[in-house]
Amino acid sequence: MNFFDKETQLINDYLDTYFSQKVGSSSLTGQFKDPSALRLIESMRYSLFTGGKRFRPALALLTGEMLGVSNDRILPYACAVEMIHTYSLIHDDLPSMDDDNVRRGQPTNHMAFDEATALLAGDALLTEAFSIIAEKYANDGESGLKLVGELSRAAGAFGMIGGQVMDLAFERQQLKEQQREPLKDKGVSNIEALKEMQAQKTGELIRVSVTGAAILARVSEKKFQELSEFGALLGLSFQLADDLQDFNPKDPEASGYPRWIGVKETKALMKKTSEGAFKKLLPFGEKARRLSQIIEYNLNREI
Ligand code: GRG
Repeated sequence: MNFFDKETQLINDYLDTYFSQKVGSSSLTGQFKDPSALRLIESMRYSLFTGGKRFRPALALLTGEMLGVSNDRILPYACAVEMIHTYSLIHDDLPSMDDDNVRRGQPTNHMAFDEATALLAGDALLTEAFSIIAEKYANDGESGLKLVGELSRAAGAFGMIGGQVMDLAFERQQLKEQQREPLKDKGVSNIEALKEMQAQKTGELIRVSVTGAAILARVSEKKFQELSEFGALLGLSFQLADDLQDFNPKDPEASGYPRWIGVKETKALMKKTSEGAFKKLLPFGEKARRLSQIIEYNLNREI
């Protein structure tokens, strides 16, 4: 049994129903008489339902649980975050980016469909994410607008996309430098820039999985700040766990923290970051039990 089983089920059911209802009602307009329109939906569903861990939406649900907000209220936002995450993976795999043929043990979206469809499926998931928020929080005071602001900042040029751009630039730089000397022998002077890149590329979407739930719980500004810092620490620990799991010292193209600062140092940073995250949850007492387990989940993933 997986730690997120219950949340995963809720998220899968919600996304499945959402798409079925949309396609069902759109068919009334005749759009889905054209098989190419259905192919786009198939492509979106393909990546949404091929084995993602649902870490971000589950995190939003667990934060909501801690703050006393029902799953029903959090689910549309949680699924919007998962749609944006899914779009980012589809685009990240494209030939113009990482050019990957396999993700989660299955053909990547552009291999299963074609490049244009994959590009458009990513675009459509990004757009649909904001549509779902606008629709489901329309009668929820300022919450909808605040969620759009929070999520769009995190996913945009000053968040995830900005991080991706920095990453592409680093990769090119690293390739150039490798031709002269290995990066690790140079002491990696720009580690702060690498940290910033990762915080934006991976960390921001994880951070706003927490703060979106905080917006829906209408917490005080002070509590929001604390939760935002918790989300950022969790984002870093997620990245460190991912890097440690993926690291292969024999791969000359390997990147990530173990390559930049070493395996031992990455493990030490992971421990320090997790301790920082646990501390941020102390004021929430017993209510934070499952969120604390998510920190442990990351720590265990690393082993
Ligand atoms: C293309 C705009 C654009 C952005 C891409 C996040 C990202 C930016 C690319 C993903 C590259 C990558 C593998 C980063 C490492 C951390 C990470 C985000 C891993 C994937 O997230 P998981 O493990 O994925 O939650 P699953 O498969 O479980 O959904």
